[in-house]
Amino acid sequence: MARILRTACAQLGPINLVDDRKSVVARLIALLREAHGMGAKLAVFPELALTTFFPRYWYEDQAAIDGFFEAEMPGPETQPLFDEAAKLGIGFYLGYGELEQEGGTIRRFNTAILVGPDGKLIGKYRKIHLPGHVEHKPDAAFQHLEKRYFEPGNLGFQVWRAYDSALGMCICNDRRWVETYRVMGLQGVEMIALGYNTPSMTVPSDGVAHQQEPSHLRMFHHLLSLQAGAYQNATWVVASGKAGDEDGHNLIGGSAIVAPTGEIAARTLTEEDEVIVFDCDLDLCTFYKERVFNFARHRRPEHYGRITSQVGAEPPPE
Ligand code: ING
Repeated sequence: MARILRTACAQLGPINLVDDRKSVVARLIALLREAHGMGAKLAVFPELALTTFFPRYWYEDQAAIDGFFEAEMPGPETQPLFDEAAKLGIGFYLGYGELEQEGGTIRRFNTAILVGPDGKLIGKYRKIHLPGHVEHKPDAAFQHLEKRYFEPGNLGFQVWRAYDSALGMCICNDRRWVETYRVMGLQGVEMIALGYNTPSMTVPSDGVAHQQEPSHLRMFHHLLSLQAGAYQNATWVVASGKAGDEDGHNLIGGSAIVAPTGEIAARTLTEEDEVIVFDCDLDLCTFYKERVFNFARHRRPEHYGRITSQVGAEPPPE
């Protein structure tokens, strides 16, 4: 009997600074209902799905920054989403800003959770690859302050037994790094859920002059990263974006469900709230895991040492 997991991308259109959590959670519930109506068992929401993409703004005041974080999950404003999930029997991936209070210390992460069809938490992931910069760039058209507002994730890349599958998570920039997929591939992952907020304009970086790459490359690199990661690790990849113009700052759409073949099985057409679903045949992973990407038969870790022993590149001497 084929293991089919009907999965949904639940893409969000823009969330502006004026949009409160109540209105956003209402949109998330509407998307969850739509996904359920299309027969999905799992819906993937974007990264930082409860607020505007606030790392684009410079804030001095920590209280203003903390207004974009959740001190509890679920909390009073998000509990209705969990209740609806349990009522309908559909689970979800949700990205949000996590504020963790441990004793006297506060820690802040760019976080995602996986919730089962019973509305209960299955697992948590904290974003490891944080792009952008730390210092204020007053001359830049917008900031990208994830390195300032979040700590790097400390939970690693885990894979959970869920939905009759082996399910992993990552967040946004993680999808550009081969290590993300391979660490989960080495745990037998069959579906990776991820959310993203990807500005159309090139994000500023520390220490280099700001240059704008051709805009068509934004979507190309987004899809290339998903397709390569899926194929090279024989896994489904379900990626949902927050899209559209948030207070005049555009985020790309292109939410997509990518098969272990590397092919795009479904993708969104708009930069609005939009649901797409696909019947993901989890046994398609097995075909590739037993053949071309049979890691046990083909990999040669004795030659891969640089991948974990080095951080930056070390070019050959002149
Ligand atoms: N956003 C972007 C992303 O990785 C980015 C940042 C865009 C980095 C393009 C490099 C190139 O999709 C987040 N939130 O990581």
